[in-house]
Amino acid sequence: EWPIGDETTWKTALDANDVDPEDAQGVANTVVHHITTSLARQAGNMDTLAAYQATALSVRDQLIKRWNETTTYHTSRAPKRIYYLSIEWLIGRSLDNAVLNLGMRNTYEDATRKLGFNFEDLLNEERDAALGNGGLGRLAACYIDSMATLCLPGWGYGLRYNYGIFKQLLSSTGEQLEAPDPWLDRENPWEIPRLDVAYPIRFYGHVESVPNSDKAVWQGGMECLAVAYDTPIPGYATKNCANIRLWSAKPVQGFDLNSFNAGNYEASVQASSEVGNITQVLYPNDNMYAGKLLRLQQQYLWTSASLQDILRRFLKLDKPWSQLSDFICIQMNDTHPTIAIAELMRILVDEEDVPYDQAWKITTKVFAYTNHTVLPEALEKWELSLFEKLLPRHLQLIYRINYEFMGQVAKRWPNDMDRMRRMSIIEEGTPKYVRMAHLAIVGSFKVNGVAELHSQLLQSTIFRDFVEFKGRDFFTNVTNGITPRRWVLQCNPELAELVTHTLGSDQWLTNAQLLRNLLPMAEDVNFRKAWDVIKKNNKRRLADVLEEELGILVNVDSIFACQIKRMHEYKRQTLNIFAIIHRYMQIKKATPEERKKMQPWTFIFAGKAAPGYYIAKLVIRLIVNVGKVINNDLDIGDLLNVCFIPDYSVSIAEVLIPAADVSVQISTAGTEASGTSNMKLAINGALLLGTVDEIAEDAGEDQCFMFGHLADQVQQVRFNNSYNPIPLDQRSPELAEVFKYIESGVFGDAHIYESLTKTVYEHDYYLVSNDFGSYLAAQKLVDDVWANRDEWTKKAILTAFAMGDFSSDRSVQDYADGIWGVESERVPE
Ligand code: OAK
Repeated sequence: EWPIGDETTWKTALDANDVDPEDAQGVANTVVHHITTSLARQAGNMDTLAAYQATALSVRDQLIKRWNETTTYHTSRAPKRIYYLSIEWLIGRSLDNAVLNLGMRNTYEDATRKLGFNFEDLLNEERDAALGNGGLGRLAACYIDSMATLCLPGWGYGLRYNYGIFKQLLSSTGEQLEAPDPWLDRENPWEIPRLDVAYPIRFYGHVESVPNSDKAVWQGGMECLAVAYDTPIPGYATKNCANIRLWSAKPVQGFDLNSFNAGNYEASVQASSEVGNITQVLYPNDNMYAGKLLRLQQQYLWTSASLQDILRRFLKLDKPWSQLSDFICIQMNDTHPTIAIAELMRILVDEEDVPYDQAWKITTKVFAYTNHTVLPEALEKWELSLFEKLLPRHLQLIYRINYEFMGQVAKRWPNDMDRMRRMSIIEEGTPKYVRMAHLAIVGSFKVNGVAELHSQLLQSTIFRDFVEFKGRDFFTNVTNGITPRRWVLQCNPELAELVTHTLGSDQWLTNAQLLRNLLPMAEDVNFRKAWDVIKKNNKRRLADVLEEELGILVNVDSIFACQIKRMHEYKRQTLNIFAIIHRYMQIKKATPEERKKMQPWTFIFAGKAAPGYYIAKLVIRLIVNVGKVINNDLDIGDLLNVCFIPDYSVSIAEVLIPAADVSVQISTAGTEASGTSNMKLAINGALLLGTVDEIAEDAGEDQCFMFGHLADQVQQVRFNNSYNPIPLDQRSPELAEVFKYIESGVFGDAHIYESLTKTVYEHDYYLVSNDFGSYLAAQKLVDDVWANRDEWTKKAILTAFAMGDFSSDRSVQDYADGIWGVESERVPE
């Protein structure tokens, strides 16, 4: 039975809104509709920004329709759902990706051309949604694309920061400056405000226990609201649409009426501004924990609102709490949402009258935790006093959780106080801390690392005690992946076209393993020619950008070597820039004859440093200043260029990655959990120059240039560097020479870089000096292969088409099968 009104009128109206995906006129109609209504503009009063906005609004209509259909279908099917909690979503732009996933790219290009616009220009009007720092946030974005494409009933939850990752500027002396990123100051066509979906969130206050029960009452303090904004994420070649629900903090009331009446207008709006702060800005740290109260407020607001939303949906099913884990799974993207474990306990025990033991059983079947780093400085541990002030009830529950847990440890290992101290959720000492990773492990049913080596290292180092306690099966690996839609189809359309044409279908876009069928093409001369033309086109496109934006003229026949990632000591941009200086010195020394035999390189860097990370900022400064000297040295011709592209972003990555010949992945062995820029670069045909990681295993070591100490040697070398130090000129004479050159002032006042070189002269924690020689040797091998361009292209082809395993579809399917227990629910056509 039709629920409301006249069925025919409804259905005719719904059909009238449908657009044939092939019909350019139909699409143009919808765009013009938005020009004249939503934007209140006319044909004579249009610019590219307005054209972008109208086009985006037209695409948004398509997305919302699919979003509605998906939601209705999934509600009717009531499957188990997966919720992906990530404090970062590094989405980038959406227009191109959306029209590609909808299968309407050509139609939109056609329609907008007929309306007098160039589609590429419209795409460039869009601002990046940069609600993330780097790997972790971009991974979430790839995963939601894969969830939609695999038709999994999944939603992402995050925070709607008013300001995303800062805009990076460079001063005239090469210093990083940070400017705000007000990405919402134009209207954001990709979000749907859900002002009716709002949940109360409490901070501070006090707790009163309820006699003879596990329950307590938490009251007082400060209350605010978390309001939902939805971002529909279309799958590729499916009607299914996933959702990212982002929360924005709002005051409960616009103003405090009491102080308003008392004539204190300022005070009446003060409370609201404090609340508004909570979702104001993304914390700009990558792989680094900062311990700020506001950050804990963000984490709690986000996880509490998400849980309330998830449980409201579950309660509509009218099932007992004991079945919660049959209907929902919550994946925690690192420890940032770990407070959710205590929050679910609080809701069950205090609000839903579930006894503590039962609540714990329910809770520990719902959560799974992904670890993204073994770096100790990234592990979250909250100062206990701060935690207690903000979330007093949660701390009580964590004490109880820890008490029960310690009891179990003591039972297994009686009198092993040292073990208890190591494993406790509370770190004793002055001050005391709450260790979020320990809470995440104790409260989850599964914990995973993000690459084979990383997962092994987790189990043998930071989580070793927990492996003994929980057993090996409790820990698992899910290797990261990237979406081939954005990272090939969208950013490298010519390569995508070559692949589709050669395979005879575009199925590789949803089944990346099919790329393997193209491995034999490495031996096909014509294919190699086509490949080289595409790479050259992409390099030209990048060279134009470098000339326009940086005024640097580069040689498009040189080796484009890209190191594009956050600036961090463990990633060792230092190793790269020191090797560049070494190369420059060699060129300067060489005779004209010798120079003729040298291969030309263009080194490209891009990446932001955390605003408070002094050494990382110094590395940027060195790169920029070395670049200035080298790029302006006419004597060396075009044998060497060094570019630092400011304000690295998803959009810039989309231009850089297809143009790369060499992918520089040179972190100290064992420190990079599971790089993902390497996957994007490899699938676009860049050869890997790096420390040993698992891509080498997959692409075959033959295709890569590997160097450096291995993960299991690092500890020993580190120990020697600190306790049995050999002077630098013996550890690495080449590096010592490079340092002398820097100290001679060629790249500006030498004092500036003292604190940087000091880290190497002294402890050299990241083994820069220990790996320097073998890094130079690896570059020499690159030179040799580049000299034989046929061999180079073969290797590039073999690298790219061996990348099938690194599709995020494979990763997400692994999660679905191995952890989440959710199945595909495809919306019928
Ligand atoms: C960020 C904040 C805290 C802890 C870890 C991170 C982070 O971004 N880690 C990175 O995660 C990526 C996705 O798994 C990996 O590709 C990177 O190797 C890892 O550093």
